[in-house]
Amino acid sequence: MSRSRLQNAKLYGIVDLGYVIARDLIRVTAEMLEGGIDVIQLRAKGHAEQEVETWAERLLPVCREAQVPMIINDFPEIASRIGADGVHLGQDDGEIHVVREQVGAGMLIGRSTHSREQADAAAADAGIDYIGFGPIFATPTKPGLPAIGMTEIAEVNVKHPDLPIFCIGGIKLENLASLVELGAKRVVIVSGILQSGDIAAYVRSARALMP
Ligand code: 3NM
Repeated sequence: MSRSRLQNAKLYGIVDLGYVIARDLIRVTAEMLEGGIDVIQLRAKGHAEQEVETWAERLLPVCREAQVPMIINDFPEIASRIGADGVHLGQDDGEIHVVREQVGAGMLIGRSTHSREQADAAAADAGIDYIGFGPIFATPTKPGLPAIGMTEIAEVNVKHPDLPIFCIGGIKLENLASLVELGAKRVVIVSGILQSGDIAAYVRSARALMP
């Protein structure tokens, strides 16, 4: 189920504890789902594993109800234990085949990539289900990474037509249409969604810009 949903996914949302306080997690997730988000990731940098697991357990039934895949950032063990749909890993989070063995064949595995070379390497790894590609623009949500810019978006999408590639970093409603025009097929939006006054409406508007 989650693999075919991922294939059709255009707009990937992250419930990021850097923007959302814990007691608002369910409400914010429900609003993103109401707006038509295609994938939800739980991201809680710097929080203890037990805490993240508790939040993940609460979010999972909400996402399941909407039939939207739920992905855990950084913690394959949590994803396995609670039966989440996927795990998202950074460049430094180990080899994919090791994680694949740990989580099993059914679990989605995503990997952040920050250059064309990293995207190529990820595409060559049969264990990877999708990649993030960014930051397209520099972003305070993930400080310290240089922007890739927009010029390589079309190229990586054309080169790897079967790999779901989610552009990420500094993407907002205001620049989404031009990214789509330049070849972006799928995007992740974090702060744009989480800082908007009407989360469901923001997601709905963004989703409508993704053909
Ligand atoms: N990963 P916003 S950029 C979590 O390039 C994350 O791998 C990135 O947040 C990467 O939409 C990023 O607020 C932050 O810019 C995206």
